[in-house]
Amino acid sequence: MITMDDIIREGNPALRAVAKEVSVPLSDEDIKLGEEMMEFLHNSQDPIKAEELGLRGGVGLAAPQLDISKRIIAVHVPSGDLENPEPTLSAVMYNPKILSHSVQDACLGEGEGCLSVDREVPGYVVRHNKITLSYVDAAGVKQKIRLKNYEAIVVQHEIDHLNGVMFYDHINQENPYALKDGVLVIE
Ligand code: FHF
Ligand code: ZN
Repeated sequence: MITMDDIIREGNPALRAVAKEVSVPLSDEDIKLGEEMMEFLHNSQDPIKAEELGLRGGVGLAAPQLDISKRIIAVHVPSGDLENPEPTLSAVMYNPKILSHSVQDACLGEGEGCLSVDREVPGYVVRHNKITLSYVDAAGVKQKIRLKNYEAIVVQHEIDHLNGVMFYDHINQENPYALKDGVLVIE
């Protein structure tokens, strides 16, 4: 089982490396890793298990955060509304690739954090508002999807980890809350 002890923290050079693509068909090892990454996200979002295991709540995890330099991410975005649950994004993605993106940018109004960063970093993390993404799913099938808003932001945070990029690399150094015209702020 993956716990916080398995997650490497900023300062570790492995977080700045470019991860390697996985081979397809997927190996049993890579499939199992993906399952464990998804289990971590589920546990981290379960108040009882998160407390027991001392987990920070997470909506995404990338293999390099486990010191595994492979292009594997897991995302599990919970539904906000308990009465009218909308379909959520929940997937392990192998070799995810942004094929195209909107001209419009977006950021989370609350900024971002990271399981590999044990401090608050204030500021807007400006990203693409919409992305078209390809990836290989856990069954080894190639998928192509469009994402927008929060889900697109989470996936871009995870793909950044595959390229050695940290969320604060996208924050304006002079003024962390400066925004160009037209950037969507997601609350
Ligand atoms: C998180 N947690 O998941 C953050 C960190 C925007 O690479 O967002 O470092 F648990 C992956 C509902 C809403 C339930 C939010 C992408 C952030 C990715 C993990 N928690 C949440 C929740 C959360 C990082 N990460 C603050 C830990
Ligand atoms: Zn992160």
